[in-house]
Amino acid sequence: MTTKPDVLIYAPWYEPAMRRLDEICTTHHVYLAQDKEAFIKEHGPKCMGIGTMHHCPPSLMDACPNLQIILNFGVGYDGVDIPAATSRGVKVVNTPDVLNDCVADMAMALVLAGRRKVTQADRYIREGNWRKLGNFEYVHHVNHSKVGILGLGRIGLEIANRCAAFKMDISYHQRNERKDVPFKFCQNLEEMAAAIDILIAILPGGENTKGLINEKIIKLLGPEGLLVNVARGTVVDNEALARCLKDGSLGAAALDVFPNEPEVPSAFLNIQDNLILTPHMASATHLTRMQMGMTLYDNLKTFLSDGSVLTPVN
Ligand code: NAP
Ligand code: 8YV
Repeated sequence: MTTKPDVLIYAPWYEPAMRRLDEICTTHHVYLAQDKEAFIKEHGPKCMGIGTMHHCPPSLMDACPNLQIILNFGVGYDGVDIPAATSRGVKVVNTPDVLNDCVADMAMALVLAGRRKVTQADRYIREGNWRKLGNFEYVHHVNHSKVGILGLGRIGLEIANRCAAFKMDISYHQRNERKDVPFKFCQNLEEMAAAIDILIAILPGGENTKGLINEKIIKLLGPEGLLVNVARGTVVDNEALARCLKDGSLGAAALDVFPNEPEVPSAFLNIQDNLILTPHMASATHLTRMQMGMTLYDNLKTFLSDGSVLTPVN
């Protein structure tokens, strides 16, 4: 009988998929332990893999001297120190593509809710205002509006295709122009922000993109503009955003991501009229979370059989 390899689960993911890992390895669940440090000290040395979501600091890698692979539940890997993994000869895999449609659906939900004030209108009825004050205020249209997509990658393209069905005028900004799309490339983010009604951020987090959507960009979107962030909280200057929402220099925002989740900047919690908040749920449907989990399973299975991986990051 061959013994199964050991894998440390640092942060859990979609349970039905995560449990499938037990078919091919023995999992050790750090997040369930009372004393996490002691648990890592006890089990880390025998583990050839770490499974995680969002975080994997170098200190955790050091606690696993036999580490060969990191399974990151998510396409974004800004929380995993990739140079630290690479320098230790550790492979990192993520979960691209299977979530494109769901994340794009959620971006559109936020565009629609943000422009048509769906959540505010729901509150209006529940607070008895329809009867008391009459009809809800007029809002901005979605169809035929001008949208700018910040990051026309795998998910950005799916968002653009959905925007096309809404007859929107579509531009995008990123470092490289794409030759395979019919959408307008804007080399300059400020110029794009000045020309659009809606900005949708869907690019990686990390140092390279930190604060890219700064006060100037936010103000260029203007009092009738909408900012949708389904990328990472760090991409936006959130203090400036809260100020601009409060003083009306930005029309509205809809945010799925925050810099220090599950904390949400307190300045946001009091803004109700023109801000929609969702708890990082763009990929959180049963089917997509199952497919993300099975992507990690398939990677580990392949790695154990021949040392290769299916969705490499490094
Ligand atoms: P992707 O295919 O790699 O696309 C990323 C795009 O961003 C690329 O087209 C890239 O183009 C652009 N980009 C990268 N760095 C940039 C920079 N400094 N300035 C401007 N553009 C830049 O990634 P994806 O699969 O679409 O995922 C994108 C991100 O979405 C993930 O990394 C993650 O952070 C986020 N996400 C969030 C959720 C959620 O639940 N809210 C779910 C999934 C993903 P260039 O290289 O040409 O710049
Ligand atoms: C999360 C995401 O991974 O894929 C990403 O980059 O942000 C999401 O799909 C997922 O929410 C798990 O937290």
